[in-house]
Amino acid sequence: MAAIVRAWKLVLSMIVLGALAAEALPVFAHGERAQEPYLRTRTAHWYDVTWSADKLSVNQEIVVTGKFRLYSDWPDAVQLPETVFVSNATPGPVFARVDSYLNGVPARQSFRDLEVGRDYEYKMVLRARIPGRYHVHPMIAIKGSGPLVGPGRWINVGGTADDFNYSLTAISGEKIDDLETWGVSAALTWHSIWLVIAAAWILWWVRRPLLIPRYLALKKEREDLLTTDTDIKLGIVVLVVAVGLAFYGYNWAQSKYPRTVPLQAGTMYTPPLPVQSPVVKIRFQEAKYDVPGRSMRMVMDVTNISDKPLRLGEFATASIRFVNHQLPAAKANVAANYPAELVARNGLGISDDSEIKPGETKQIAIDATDAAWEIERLTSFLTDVDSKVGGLLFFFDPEGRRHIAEVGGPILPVFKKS
Ligand SMILES: [Cu+2]
Repeated sequence: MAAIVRAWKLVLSMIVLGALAAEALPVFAHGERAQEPYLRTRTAHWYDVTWSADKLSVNQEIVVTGKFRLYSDWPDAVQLPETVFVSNATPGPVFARVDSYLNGVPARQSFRDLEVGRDYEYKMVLRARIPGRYHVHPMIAIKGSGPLVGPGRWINVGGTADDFNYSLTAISGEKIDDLETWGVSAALTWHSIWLVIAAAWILWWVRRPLLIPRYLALKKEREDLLTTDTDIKLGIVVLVVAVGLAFYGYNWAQSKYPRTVPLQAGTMYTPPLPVQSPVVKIRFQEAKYDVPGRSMRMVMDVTNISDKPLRLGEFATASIRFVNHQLPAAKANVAANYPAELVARNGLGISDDSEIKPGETKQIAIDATDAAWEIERLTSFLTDVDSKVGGLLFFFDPEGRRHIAEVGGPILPVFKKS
């Protein structure tokens, strides 16, 4: 039995892999890097992402939490987030998703009408299934556009795959030993029965010369030669067996599983997280990407409309974080175990890092330099059909409170420092 199950799994995974390759989905394997910059810098901005562990063994669970902002200047080429499914990106089903939530609402189904310019919070619980080392990302899939992938962290899964067990108790009280194999033998048996009947029916016809003699018979208007009496008798038998078997199968399933829950097809709705009252007004001036220097420079006017002095602590885009090393609150905002490759080593260069006083407007030039632009393949601003960049700015007040603002606009590639 186990061998048949394995063979079926192999066939199914080959079909799925084939379909994926044919479709050339942008998120195959490490697809996060293959996505165009406008997609990665102006759709979902992921922040406060946490992974509860970086090492676990088969059957243990990891919790991924965080928030995302749906960027206001949403690209035209991407469908609006009208139907969204909260998911995780891993190389294949190496984890079983046990639970997922959007703003605390169970996310078994897709959500409708997410609002651009607003923030959402997610949580997912994944149970390790197959040992290995995997890049684990949060992800949202947008109907009509595809998946948008958040930052990834390497997770090591130890143990053996054979130990994986997903047991649970159904609402009816029935204990299911292992969800992975539960009901599989019944499904395979029924499939096999139908396959045998179908194959026999096809064989019955193709064992005889098929095309030329039948074509000639038709030409002579001798349709009566196409089928023999035995054909008709067998046809009736097959019809009776097929209808009878379908009826029997239905009754068998009804009596074996009297209480079933149909697949859930409706969508859910959750209002976005409450808006933080804005503390700054940002007026974008210009952005340049210095190709050889791997550096993005942006100039903006920042007006402090709050009653507390503010300092810029971080610029975050495409899951890369440029942190102001001079500001302790901004450094403290980066969790110690956050993936180091996603935090720019040189931090964020700020032309004038002094406090912006309440009511004051200051022109600030930021310099976000890191090899990550190249590694993450975010440098194709020149060849992009939509050469605009976007990101989040994190401002901090003297109490260390964080305030998030969006910034973005057209970006121009340059080949020397100007
Ligand atoms: Cu990855």
